[in-house]
Amino acid sequence: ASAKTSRKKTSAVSDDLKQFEVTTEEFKDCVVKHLHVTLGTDENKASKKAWWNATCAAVNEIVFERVTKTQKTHYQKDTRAVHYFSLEFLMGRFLKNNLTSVGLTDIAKQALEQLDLDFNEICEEEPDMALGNGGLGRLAACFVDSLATLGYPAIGYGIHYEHGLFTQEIQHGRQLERPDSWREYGNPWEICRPESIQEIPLYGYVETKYDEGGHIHKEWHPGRIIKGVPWDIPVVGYGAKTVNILRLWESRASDFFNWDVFNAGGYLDAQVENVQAETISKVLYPNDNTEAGKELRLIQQYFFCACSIKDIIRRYKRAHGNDWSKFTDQVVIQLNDTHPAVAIPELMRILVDRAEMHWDDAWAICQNVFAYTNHTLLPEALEKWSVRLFEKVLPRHLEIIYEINSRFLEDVVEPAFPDNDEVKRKLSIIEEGHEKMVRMGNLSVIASFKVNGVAEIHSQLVKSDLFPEFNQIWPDKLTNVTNGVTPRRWLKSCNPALSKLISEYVDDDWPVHLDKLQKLNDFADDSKFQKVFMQIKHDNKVELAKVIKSLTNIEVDPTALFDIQIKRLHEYKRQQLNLIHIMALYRRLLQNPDYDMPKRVFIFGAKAAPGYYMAKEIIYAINKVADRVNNDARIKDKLKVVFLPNYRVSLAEKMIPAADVSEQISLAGKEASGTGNMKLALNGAVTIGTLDGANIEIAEEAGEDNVVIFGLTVEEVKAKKAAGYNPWDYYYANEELKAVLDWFDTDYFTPGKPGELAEIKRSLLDYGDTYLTLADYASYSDAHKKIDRLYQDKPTWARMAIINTATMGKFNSDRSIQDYVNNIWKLTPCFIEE
Ligand code: GLG
Repeated sequence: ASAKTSRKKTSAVSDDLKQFEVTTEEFKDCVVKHLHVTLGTDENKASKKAWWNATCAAVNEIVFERVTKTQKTHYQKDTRAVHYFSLEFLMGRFLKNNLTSVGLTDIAKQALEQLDLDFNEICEEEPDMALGNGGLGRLAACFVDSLATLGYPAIGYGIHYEHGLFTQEIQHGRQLERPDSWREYGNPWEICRPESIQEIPLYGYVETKYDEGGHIHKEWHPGRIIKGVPWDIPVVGYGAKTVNILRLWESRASDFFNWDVFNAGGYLDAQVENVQAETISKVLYPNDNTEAGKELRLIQQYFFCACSIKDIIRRYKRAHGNDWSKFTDQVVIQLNDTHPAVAIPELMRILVDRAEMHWDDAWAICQNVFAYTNHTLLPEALEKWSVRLFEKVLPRHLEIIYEINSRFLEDVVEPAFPDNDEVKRKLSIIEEGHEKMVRMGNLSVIASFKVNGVAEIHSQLVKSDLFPEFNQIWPDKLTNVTNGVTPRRWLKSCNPALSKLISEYVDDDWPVHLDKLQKLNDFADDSKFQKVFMQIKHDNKVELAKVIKSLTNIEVDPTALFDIQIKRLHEYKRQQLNLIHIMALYRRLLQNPDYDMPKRVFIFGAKAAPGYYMAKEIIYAINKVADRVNNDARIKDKLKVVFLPNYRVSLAEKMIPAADVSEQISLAGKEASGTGNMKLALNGAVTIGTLDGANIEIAEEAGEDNVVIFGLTVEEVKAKKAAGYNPWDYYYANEELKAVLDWFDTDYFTPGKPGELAEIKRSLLDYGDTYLTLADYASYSDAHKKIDRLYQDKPTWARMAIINTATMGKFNSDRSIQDYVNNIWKLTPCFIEE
């Protein structure tokens, strides 16, 4: 039995899902066949994991065939492609998504049912592929989904980490980190490609040689060679016409290098080298929006960039030989943040040292190949590498960076800002100081033909605050592409009931034409539709309540308002603001048992970087407050607080469909875009948020009446800081705020341990309240009162929820990708043959 079947021919973009005509019987036979021949077991003794593997294998009969067809077609048509370079791809699980893409979800469900298996239980067997921290990595995952769905030739390049983002456990309220072993026993979605292994040099020294003509030639004598082994993960576009790949590199010791040591009797030394080589792709750095400056991290960056550039050139040469004239027609490389910026000097090195191209010609190629996306303005996240470290690891690249820099300062900055040393100092790739540093942001802007921010306001700030002089020099270089999320994962597959309703009222091609959701606006006031819509929300809340019970043993009432804040734990995202407000509500309820508010459940999901002390303190405080509030009979279950451990993509898929309120409360100017905000609103949650990142565009789309905005604006934040912000003013001026902050000094939430939570109070008062939490408190509290009023008026709330879903079409990653294609990448969709 085989799941492969014939399909109809239409366009490159997938608009009908009936191509794979597989019957339930055929699919079932195919799963059983794989249980026997691929897993080597049988129906009587197979574990759930084995059934999951067999089901994946059945889906792969379609997927792998489409990979081959896609690659063959792209090769034959010699297509221009985008190469998305990213240190992170936060893919999550594949089974449901790939079934959605091939249109076999119902068939698979029935087939497993007939085998006495529960579809959802089998899907739960899949570990998340968590090769990313948060928004940046998940954006990359949504983008490769959209690229495949829209039929664009594209490849994602990254690292095949052995351990993804750590697993979070909560013990006595505190975060513990455990290694994530997502592929310990293999992964059915990946294929190793030993035929495309690359060798990567590191360390060593540079020799300057002169040829007969007296020309200088540089030769890098590396101190080590590392092997890069590619693993391909199919990225199945919706409709499975195009199946692109994600190519992730695993590091290994190079055989070639180790033989010398081995033959000289250094067996143990050779083993040590193996371990060092394999360390490169061992583990993902668990920092979101911070930079640590560690040698291994620079090596990770160079390792995957060098492998990927070689891979691109190998593919190009297969079609064009040594003729470089078509290179920029065929290749565009998108740098996902500055993490892969070392690809710039690497391409220069290959063109100048290896292909022996003139510097100017090589530079012209680079400047037409690279484009760079900036994801943050936070100074602690802007990458800088010490010149000393750079020289040790990549001596030739440092020379090239100096050359790029001196030409840039002379040819570009001097004419634009004559004799202006201050501007030169600021725009130089090298930061002078007691320790000289390489600024990867400046390098990326200088080498790229386009630089984009990720939401309107963020891109404005990139121009006005981060790179104003670059913007003066190149007024067309800096631009915006507002982020988006894939509606296939973040609506169709995570919220099947709502999806079905939308298909009934709109059309069933909404997953590829998300603007069609607008049609739901017509039913926003229709009481019958409101009832069905809110019933689905309720059912999703019942499901989430079960998850909460099983993970935390906390009972929550699904009729209560579910208020959700899910994102990395960071002070700029202000989970502490949410917490302080929860404590204030608790206090109000204690002071006045009749305090008028709907029953509320506050739900958090967040990982803290293991080295981020304050973030971990905030997690601890949330859990301690939760313990006290949830077990206080006096407030009669009117308030519950839940911290769900190990927040990740697969948990987000269960939380988002169940949210009534979406917390998007970063200090204005700090959250570049946010993408969770889009997913929650798309699933009918009402945003309580600041005018930051994409919240602003969400409010524009949904309308001011359908979001609850509070807090200082970017301009007001700047003014307040300029005037000298003093958090104590807010502390003394607001009786409730003072009382809540003083609570941290007591042992009310940490019995017998007074002051255990006091660091939080200190950070908000003594350490200056960097993110103006206290300044926004009163406005936030008022916004919640407004939410309470609105929620108690059922038709009003239903209307708001519906309008949110109806108006989120813009935040579809297909639209983002189309913006990139039109303004930056200039790709054409490619029809894949049968
Ligand atoms: C970021 C930002 C987010 C943004 C995401 C994707 O913090 O605001 O939505 O990238 O662009 N540095 C990040 O993780």
